[in-house]
Amino acid sequence: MFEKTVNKTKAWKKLENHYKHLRKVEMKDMFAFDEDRAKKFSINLEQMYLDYSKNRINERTMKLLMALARESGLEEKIKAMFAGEKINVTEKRAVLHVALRNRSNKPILVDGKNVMPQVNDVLAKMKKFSDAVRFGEFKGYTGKKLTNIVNIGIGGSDLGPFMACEALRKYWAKDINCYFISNIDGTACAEVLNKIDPETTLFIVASKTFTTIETLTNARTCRKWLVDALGEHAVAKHFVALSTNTQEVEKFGINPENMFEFWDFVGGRYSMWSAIGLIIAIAVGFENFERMLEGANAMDQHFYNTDLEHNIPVILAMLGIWYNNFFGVHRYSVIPYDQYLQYVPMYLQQLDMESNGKFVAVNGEYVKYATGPVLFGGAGTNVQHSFYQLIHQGTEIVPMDFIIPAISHNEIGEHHEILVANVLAQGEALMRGKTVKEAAEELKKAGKSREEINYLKKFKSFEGNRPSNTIVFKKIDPYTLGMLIAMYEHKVFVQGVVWNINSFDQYGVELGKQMALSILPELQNNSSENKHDASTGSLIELIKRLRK
Ligand code: G6Q
Repeated sequence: MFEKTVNKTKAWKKLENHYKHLRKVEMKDMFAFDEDRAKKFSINLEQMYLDYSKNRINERTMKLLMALARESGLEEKIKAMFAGEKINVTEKRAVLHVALRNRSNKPILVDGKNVMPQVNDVLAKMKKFSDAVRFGEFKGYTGKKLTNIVNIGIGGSDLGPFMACEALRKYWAKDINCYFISNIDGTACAEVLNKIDPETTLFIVASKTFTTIETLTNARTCRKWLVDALGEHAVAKHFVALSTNTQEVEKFGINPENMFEFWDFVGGRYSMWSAIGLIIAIAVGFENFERMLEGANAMDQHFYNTDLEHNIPVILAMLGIWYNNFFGVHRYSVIPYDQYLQYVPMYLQQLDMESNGKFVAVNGEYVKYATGPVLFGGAGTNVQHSFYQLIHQGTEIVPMDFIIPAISHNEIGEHHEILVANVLAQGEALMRGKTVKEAAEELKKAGKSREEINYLKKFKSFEGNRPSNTIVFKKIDPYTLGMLIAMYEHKVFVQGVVWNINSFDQYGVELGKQMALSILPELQNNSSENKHDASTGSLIELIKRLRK
């Protein structure tokens, strides 16, 4: 275990000094002085290109950041994860989403047992079942083809499949529609059930523990809806479960034969590569699901085999640490310029913030430095018309990740060229900015009076020197989507290692859940005890009154 506090390492101290020197340096000057800068700070893996030259770095920055990664024991930790060691130390679990896409089948041992045969068995079962649904061999109770596929799950059992299904919408079978019910809000259920027909609907209940209140409540509502329409016997033809908990699945009333298993070594937010991806396989076909695994595997191989200096997830992670821990910038934004990727930022919010939003280090001590940043985003160009004002002229710096495919799935007129022009313009504008003098000149050219120029010139200026990464794919397909998501998974892992926190537990979501359980009987009038603070107590009373 890495015991030394990371902010006491040699590399950290050197980075602090280096920051003092670099914080005033303008990126546009570094570009002007070094014509090789773009080449130096960009990297390519298969059909993916990362340009990180628009960051506030020079060669020494990268050298020191990599030294910090090494001093943090990163190389050993990467090996430990891939070897199935129990790096999720608080829950004493291995962390093996990489085994789910281990296409070489090289054995990976957990407690001396190779996990690959069970991984492959479930993949084979998923193939058989998704083919049978797609080709109409596995039919509904009344003999009709199942064309409405509803995933009931939340958090890690929802966000990954939802994001991936949306990202790969162009690959959906023509006659299949996918729906997702996650929120406990009855509206989520009602709105989906209103659209579908029980005879043609397959419900996939996705829950690792099979005890999550939202998922089980939604699943019970859907089960009742189906049974009311088609009778109890129909359940076997319309419900399957994805879980690690056979007992609870059976208790719920789903035959374990209709259950697709996964294991403790698959974390919820890392589970779309497992049985949790069943809806993806049904929507886009198992071959495409496999292509997604292969893309992720290509990123895994790159991450495992490449030296830190040329390692994409490591570079991204260390740049994040540079801003988070040295510039004091505790936020970043991911903007896919691709409508199909619009839910990637939402997915990454969980991946990053649930993994690295931690204040205790693995040695049990409070950390003395910033850990996980706040992440937000949305699809470009939409977000240019909402929060980009702050990105360009706010008092906060927000490092950006721009994602753009060179080729769109919908090449209509000049749409895609306009889209590309926009993303490239944003990166350039953020980096270069516009000086007050330039703004004044522009106003002069526009024929403004001297008074107006003097008043407006600062409003119209941009300080620039704002960082961004640009990630270009030839096209977004199942393979490149797999690469993209695995890239962020490993980025988050690297940061967790450097911060010496456990990226794989999520105790932070427990307290609210516990309190909800104590408030529920009070709302339902089954308890008169009100032991809450004055605000919560009166809100309970208010809502009870309003509901009468
Ligand atoms: C993810 C978290 C969390 C989890 C949900 C659903 O890493 O653990 O988001 O996925 O709470 O849990 P179940 O799959 O057990 O229903």
